[in-house]
Amino acid sequence: MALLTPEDLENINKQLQAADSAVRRVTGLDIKGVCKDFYGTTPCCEKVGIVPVTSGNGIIGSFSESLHAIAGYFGFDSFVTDMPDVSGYYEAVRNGAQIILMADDNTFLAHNLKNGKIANNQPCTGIIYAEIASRYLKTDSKDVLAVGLGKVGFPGAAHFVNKGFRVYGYDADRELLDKTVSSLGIIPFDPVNPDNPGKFSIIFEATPCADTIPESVISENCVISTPGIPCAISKELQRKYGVELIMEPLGIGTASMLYSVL
Ligand code: NAD
Ligand code: 2YH
Repeated sequence: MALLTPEDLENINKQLQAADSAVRRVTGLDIKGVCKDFYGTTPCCEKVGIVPVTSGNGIIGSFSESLHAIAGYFGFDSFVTDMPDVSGYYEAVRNGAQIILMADDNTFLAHNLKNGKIANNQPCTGIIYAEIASRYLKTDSKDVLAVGLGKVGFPGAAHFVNKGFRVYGYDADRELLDKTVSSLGIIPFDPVNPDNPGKFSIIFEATPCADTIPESVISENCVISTPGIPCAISKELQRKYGVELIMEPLGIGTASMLYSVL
């Protein structure tokens, strides 16, 4: 399980603004607009309590503060508890939190205590990155390349399938790829050694590896929607092909979680 680092979260507000501009260029809406439209929800006055969690690898410097900044960016009133763990949870509820945000090494959740809705970061991230790419204004293509079909990638690929896209999928784990091919009905496609070479105008990537998208599959002005850290494509290729890159380490997925539990 890849953990975020404080370096990933540096200048989170700037990263969010850049991501918002990219999402606007791709979809015509900002991140908030896509979430609102997709989930059919709007925040009103929900207070968000952010609880630091010490278990496993412990507290990630700036994780809770980044969530506080992200919640504020999307118009939510939020606070970080002084205490971590169970004491922090108690503190959050006692101080009027309606939505709890907290993460250990495996699970990052949002729980709305009023309506009972609960969200997990991985599917919420996969789905919103797929939703953004599926709205790409500059293409009519219904073909998508999905690379990485794990806990973020599988729900993303499934989302494209549910929206009627033809999904070409790849995962380095052969067994997982075979299982996903049969459960989702996607077409297996190894971007590095393809049986039939092809270029894509929509690419979705969710792996913990760099440079997973080779030049041969990139079409001019394609959108690459990638929650995967580090980046799936080099800066050179990004520039050479005028790629619209949707990539941000925490905020888009968190917005998706928050809007999904309203
Ligand atoms: P996971 O381990 O469940 O899935 C990753 C998948 O990528 C695995 O199935 C693995 O076999 C596959 N893979 C690895 N190298 C590959 C390669 N070179 N080519 C093709 N497939 C490859 O992990 P996950 O929880 O799905 O997370 C995926 C990535 O997304 C991680 O980098 C994680 O940190 C990141 N993430 C980002 C956000 C965000 O908000 N940006 C949120 C959640 C997770
Ligand atoms: O980054 C993570 C894990 N990869 C799970 C999230 C799923 N994408 N967890 C964050 C841990 C935060 C820490 N416990 C804290 O500071 O509270």
